[in-house]
Amino acid sequence: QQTENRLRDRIAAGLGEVRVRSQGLTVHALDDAELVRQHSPLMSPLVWDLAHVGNYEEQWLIRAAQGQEAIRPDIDVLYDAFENPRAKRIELPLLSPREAQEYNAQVRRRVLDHLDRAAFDTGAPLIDGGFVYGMVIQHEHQHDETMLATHQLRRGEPVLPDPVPRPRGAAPAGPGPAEVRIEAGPFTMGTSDEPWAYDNERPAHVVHLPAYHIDTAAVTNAQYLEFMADGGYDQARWWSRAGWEWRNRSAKRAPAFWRRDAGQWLRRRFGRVEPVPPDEPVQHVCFHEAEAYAAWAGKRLPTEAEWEKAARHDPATGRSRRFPWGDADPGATHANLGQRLLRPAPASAFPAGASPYGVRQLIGDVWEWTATDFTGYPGFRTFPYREYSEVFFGDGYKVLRGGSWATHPTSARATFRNWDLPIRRQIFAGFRCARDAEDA
Ligand code: AVJ
Ligand code: FE
Repeated sequence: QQTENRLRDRIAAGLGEVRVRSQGLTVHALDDAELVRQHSPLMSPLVWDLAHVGNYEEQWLIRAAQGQEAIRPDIDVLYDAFENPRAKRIELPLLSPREAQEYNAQVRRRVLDHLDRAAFDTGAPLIDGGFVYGMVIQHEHQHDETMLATHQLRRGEPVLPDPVPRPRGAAPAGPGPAEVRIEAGPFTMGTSDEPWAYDNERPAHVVHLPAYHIDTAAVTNAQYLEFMADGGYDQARWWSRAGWEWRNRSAKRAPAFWRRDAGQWLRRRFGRVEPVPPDEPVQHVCFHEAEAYAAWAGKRLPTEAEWEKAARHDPATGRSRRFPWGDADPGATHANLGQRLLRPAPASAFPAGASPYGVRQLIGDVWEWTATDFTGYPGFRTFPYREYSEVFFGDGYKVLRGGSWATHPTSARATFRNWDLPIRRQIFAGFRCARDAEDA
């Protein structure tokens, strides 16, 4: 009973918090004209994301979980991400910003009314441990991160507050070794008991890896600039065939949002132009660029399993942790998460968030490209719907790990899997390098 009440409180607080965040990125940040505009062909109009999260909440909480009558089944088709590619959403008869706000509020009132009476020990897998509520909260936070990517692509005066130049609790304790060795052996990858984990994180399974080395920090802007200065973009030998094709076709020669001015590299960040900070992890690079840098550095990208072993495996106990620092939920000294800043913290910050191997910032700051294609783990079972994960398996998506500064702690587990196409640069992604051990 007490556990049920605590879960109910956690859900209500999580729903409230994410809605404040969504509103801060939409109706409280921009006028109607900007909310309905398409800021990039890669992204939806922000007003689509806003009503989409409300419609998802109606479908999963009001209809599926609570068994209440539908409110607006007529708009399901508008907010179905598969029916409508992002570039086409602008042409739909979408709810206006005000209508979206009112619709979302109506859905939310009904959800909360019913939540008081909800039981979580019904044995229904959808409800067990509050799973579907956690799914809806995470979904909205994920769309908030997507909305931040839209804000970054938007041209015009800054609208998001960017008050803190550097995070508290993030003071580097010195850079430490550049890389660590992880001995050959098995570890447990994925999870079978994290209540709000998505289907693609399940089930827990043992993976054996040969010995390898992995960098303790993400590649910084300063390091990436050395690659550029050394002609990294102009030498086919560092690039895969697909990467070289991307480089030729796109004509890109620097991370997205960078510009050279009088010999200095500047970046545009949420409408502000500033010198590229040398000590931050590089972000807005695509998989191909990450792979080329790693080759130039004499290394390679880690596989997804290598990333997760470095993040979770405790060699002293043989157990996999929920987070690099242990099982406790992320705190302010562990990681740069949840849009506390609008940027990554300096590389090698957050010593309190290091993994048992001494690898830092695996969680937060930038999503990290891995060498692995997105697919299901052995024993994967779709739950609760194919369109979250399964339909993307085997379609050339690369796995990204760890979450960014924009990712909310609710979905920044060390088992969490993100994915995108190898050419994409709008997400808050960077990378770290790894290499085979000489004796592996
Ligand atoms: C996990 C970030 C790839 O945005 O396409 C949102 C998350 N799924 N609504 C995406 C998602 C359904 C998904 N990513
Ligand atoms: Fe969605």
